[in-house]
Amino acid sequence: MVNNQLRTIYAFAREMYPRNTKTQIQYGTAGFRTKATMLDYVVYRMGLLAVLRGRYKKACIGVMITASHNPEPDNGVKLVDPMGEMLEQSWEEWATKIANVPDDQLESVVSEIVKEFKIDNMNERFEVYIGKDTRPSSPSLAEAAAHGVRAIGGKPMDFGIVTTPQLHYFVRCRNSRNEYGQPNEVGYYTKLCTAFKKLRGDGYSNGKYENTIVYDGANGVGAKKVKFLKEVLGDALKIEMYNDEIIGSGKLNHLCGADFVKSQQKFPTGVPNKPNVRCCSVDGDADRLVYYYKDDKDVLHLMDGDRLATLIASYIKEILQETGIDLNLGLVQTAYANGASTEYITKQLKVPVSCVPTGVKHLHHKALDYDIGVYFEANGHGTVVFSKNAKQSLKNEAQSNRKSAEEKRAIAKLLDLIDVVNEAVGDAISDMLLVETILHAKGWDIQEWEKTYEDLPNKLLKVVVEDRNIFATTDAERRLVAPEGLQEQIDALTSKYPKGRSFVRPSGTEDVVRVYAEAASAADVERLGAEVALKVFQLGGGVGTPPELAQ
Ligand code: G16
Repeated sequence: MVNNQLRTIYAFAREMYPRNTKTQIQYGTAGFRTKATMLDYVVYRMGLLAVLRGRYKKACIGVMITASHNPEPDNGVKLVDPMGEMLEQSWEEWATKIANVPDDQLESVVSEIVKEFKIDNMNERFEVYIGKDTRPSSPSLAEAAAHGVRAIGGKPMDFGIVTTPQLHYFVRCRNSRNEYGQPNEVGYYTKLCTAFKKLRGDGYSNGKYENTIVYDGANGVGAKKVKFLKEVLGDALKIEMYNDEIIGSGKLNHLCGADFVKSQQKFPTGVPNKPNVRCCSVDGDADRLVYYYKDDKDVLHLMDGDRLATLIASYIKEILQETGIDLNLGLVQTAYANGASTEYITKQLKVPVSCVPTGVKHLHHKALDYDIGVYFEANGHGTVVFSKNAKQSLKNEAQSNRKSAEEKRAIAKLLDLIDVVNEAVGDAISDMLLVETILHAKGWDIQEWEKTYEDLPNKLLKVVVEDRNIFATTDAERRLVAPEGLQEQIDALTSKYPKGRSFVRPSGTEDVVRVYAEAASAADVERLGAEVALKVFQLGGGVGTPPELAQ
């Protein structure tokens, strides 16, 4: 390279993407996220890091520009690793380091990374796939990423506006040399929809299942992309789309979308409020999905990520039994999982369940321990991963004489189901097709689905504090170790309520501390949530007006 590259890196940084701030920024739950106006130098540097990572892994790396569920003025950037998974955690520290050094130290950090990872192919031009969401700030940030990639001699490929999971999928396809699929949108829709239609067969409705779904696109990329999906699906699934005002409407995620419905437990605006109709919402970059309906009394019934996980795991378990193949199936959740769902999974489904910290990267990693790992966060972010062993056994047994015709039918079904799934990362579109496949197969409406178990009432709150970094957690975020004394106070409060449970953790995507509470009754959960939030405010340096205690 090398001197030429280093000079270009610095020249670009100084002239086009100077770091005119002293504010430190951290690679959080899903990359860097903050006000879009503060991100161009960070994104430029992520372009540099993507090429270094690509040279180290000898693979194509992804850069996604999105702030997902955050408000429209925010934006973010995250890197996608070769198999379409989130950036390996040990490199997050390098991302944070390179993002925070002064411009004139950029060259030395790049040299440090080259040395640390013994990168000796600095002249190789690996591709970096770049995608962006519909935020007005995204095109210029995508351009900053491309500049970073070019400055260090990489090859940027801009996919334009795509969902986050689509970009992850393309990276995985590219690095599998197209074995996983074609790295483009047509390839993505074709793979998912062909398998979906095959599983559905000719009978579009079945029992209580009707093939119409009301879809809230959160006024984001999830709306844009479903227009095309609808065409490919034809009559196999009728999608009635709402909230599809896309670029520049200022309505992205506003009073709608998966995060709004889940965290506010409210019906989204912009969607017709008809009783007992199966509805779903995606978030701003279409990696989360929740289902819901309103009953005759106008009460919202929410099927969140826990429900998706239990539905999917129970169905896969059923088919696995029909195949007669011995593969282990496991489920991964976080502390946000409703206690009733965990009890249902362990006691009724008898599927092993693990709890890990928030962040798809943690869930995905743990799910790889199983032949078939189902993982979902309660917020609707998740997918299923199938090990090489699982896929190979299914393919081998599909040809084997030992298997009966019935078993072979079940194997074929499971193989098709794998093709409906985007294994790279949680994907709202793929998850919706998966849920619709299962409901169709079972002949269920959304009410039947809901009957599987009863959620404990729960509440999510946010508290603004001076410095959320003083909050430290342990035990998969279920307990606080700092600020001192706060966990004991939370324990005392939860012990007052039957089935009371509460935990507190700093968000990795917003400048807030999150409070989760659940209890046996709705009134208790209101009180518990408010009491814990108030303690957080008092002992954790709350800012503004203290949270009010529920009556
Ligand atoms: C991101 C992550 C999720 C996480 C969520 C909230 O979602 O990918 O794993 O659950 O942020 O994280 P936190 O509570 O730390 O703010 P998304 O959909 O915004 O990319």
